[in-house]
Amino acid sequence: MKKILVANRGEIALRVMKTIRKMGIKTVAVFSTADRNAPHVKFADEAVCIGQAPSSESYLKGDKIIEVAKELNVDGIHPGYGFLSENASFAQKVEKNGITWIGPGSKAIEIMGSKLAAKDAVKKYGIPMVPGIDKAITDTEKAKEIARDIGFPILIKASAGGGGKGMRIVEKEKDLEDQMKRAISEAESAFGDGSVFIEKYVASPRHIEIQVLADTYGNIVHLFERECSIQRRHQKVVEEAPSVVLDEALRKEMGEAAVKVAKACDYVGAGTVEFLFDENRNFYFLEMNTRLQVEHPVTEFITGIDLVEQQIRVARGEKLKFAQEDLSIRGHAMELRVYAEDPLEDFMPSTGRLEKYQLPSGEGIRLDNGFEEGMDVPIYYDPMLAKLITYGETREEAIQLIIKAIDDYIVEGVSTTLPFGKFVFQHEAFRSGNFDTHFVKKYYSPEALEEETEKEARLAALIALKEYLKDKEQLRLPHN
Ligand code: MV4
Repeated sequence: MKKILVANRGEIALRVMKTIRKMGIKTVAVFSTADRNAPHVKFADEAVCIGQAPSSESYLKGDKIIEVAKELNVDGIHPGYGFLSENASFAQKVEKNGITWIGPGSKAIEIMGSKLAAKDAVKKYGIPMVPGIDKAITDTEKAKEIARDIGFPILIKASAGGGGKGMRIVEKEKDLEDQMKRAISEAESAFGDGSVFIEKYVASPRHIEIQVLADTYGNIVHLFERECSIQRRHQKVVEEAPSVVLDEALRKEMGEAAVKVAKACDYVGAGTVEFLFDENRNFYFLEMNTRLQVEHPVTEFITGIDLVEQQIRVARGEKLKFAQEDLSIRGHAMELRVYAEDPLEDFMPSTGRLEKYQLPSGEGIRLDNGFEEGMDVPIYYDPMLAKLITYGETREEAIQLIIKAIDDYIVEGVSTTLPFGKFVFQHEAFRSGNFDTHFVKKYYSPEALEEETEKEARLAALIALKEYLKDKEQLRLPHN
């Protein structure tokens, strides 16, 4: 491959292009009119405007992107995450046009895009799954029987859902009929597919996911886990690797399960298998994400492997150069997603100009950033500005580094989730590792954040006063 088009924007477009350039391959950016001066456009060797600001008129225009790729003699398309990255028919079209799709086959994308098809595909591999059913259900009487069998509370999920969309918890049998009807009609209107199924509701799970990597020769490895339990309304905010709760044996077991999931759908490239992890240390397969994930850098830090480079190598037909035995975890990595949102105002998107935008840097600090000082934060896209990632020999070191980096990250003009991140990293429950997916709901409030900020301001004032008194003391000495 000599030239790769990156069908994305923001930090991920830049991050992907950096690896492409490192590999001696030319880069092509596509952009909307809102992104004319965006860093990913300036960075690329060539850049083409593909339409108006709304994604539906630019970054989601698959045919337009393929047209541009053909015009510029592009060899491969990397989709990043979001937008067209998990669109099976786009992947297929790319390949049909003689361009290499840097991602899994369209069949794998399709299977994993449906929760029920995914369950069906992995069934014969003995992957642990939450007690429940693996067929769509519409008969409410049958549903009651099943629910009685597995025990309340249960969860109704939409097969075509994902990221928590279309989920309903049912505590009591008398609510089941009503909730099921609502779930079905909701799924019908949201996804055009009213298939729902039932699972036992796992009340206090952790969300642990395994990175996998597969080549076209049937070699599949896993690159250990990421802990992603710190989320807010299904939006991850803090991720880390490794997870504090896994030991060697469980890590191996979950890794092997993830490899089997990849095998079940003939997976090629980088993918992520999501698991729920309960209080009794049971793990259950949830779904597979058939793209490079936002939080992939923590895995890169602890394994020393560039996942984008591996995606490209696999896509151009190379064999994986390492086996499972060659891989190991070294150190600990933390990531904070820095959103232009106001944590004091219910995380309302905060748009405007980045009047000041100064990034932290130093050893063990990585910033995957898509913005510059003076830029406007567009309203059209995901409000994530950057990802702040740190790496240390130990978890404590990675935490100390990220807190320091948050302090050194100067943003003026828009509100960000930086102070919220600091709140998380300083919290006792996070420090101790004793948390689940309810962390934010349980511990976070604007008042708690303000209190933390005030406490710190008082402490800073106290330290300043002490320094002042010490100085005064020293100044007096010569006169005595
Ligand atoms: C669950 C669950 C509890 N029990 N399934 C949310 C997103 C989707 N991927 C699956 N999700 C869940 N499935 C059962 N049977 C709890 C969640 C869940 C969750 C999972 C991962 C990360 C954050 C979450 C937040 C709320 C609920």
